[in-house]
Amino acid sequence: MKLYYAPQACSLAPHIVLRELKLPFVLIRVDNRSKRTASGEDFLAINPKGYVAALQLDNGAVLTESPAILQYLADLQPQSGLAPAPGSFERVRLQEWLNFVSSEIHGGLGALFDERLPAEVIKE
Ligand SMILES: N[C@@H](CCC(=O)N[C@@H](CS)C(=O)NCC(=O)O)C(=O)O
Repeated sequence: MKLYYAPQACSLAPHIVLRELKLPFVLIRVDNRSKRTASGEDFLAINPKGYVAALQLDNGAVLTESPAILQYLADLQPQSGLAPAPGSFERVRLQEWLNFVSSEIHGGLGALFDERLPAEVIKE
């Protein structure tokens, strides 16, 4: 698998899960301004939405959106207990939290992790 990531971005969450589960993967760094990878690849051809994280599977399919990526990874190793079983009520609780973090918290906190000054980010 290939994880397209940017430093100080939410792609850290799937990065942590990949390491926690000891899954084999390659990290591809994306410049979020130019939308190019470190080797010059057009990131928009990977994820037309232009956001990290994007996870490219070994069959070439690309998964985006952190809640989906995190659950996909956890389900690769159900014995890890990282996510409750699909179909269980506990799994729906996990989805409830992942969606809350992703839709209500993440957007508002992003500027705090931006390497530029908050004022520059807010102006954009
Ligand atoms: N809904 C997406 C949001 C992903 C997202 O906002 N990624 C940010 C980094 S934390 C990004 O790539 N931003 C690029 C940009 O704003 O151009 C998810 O949950 O994965």
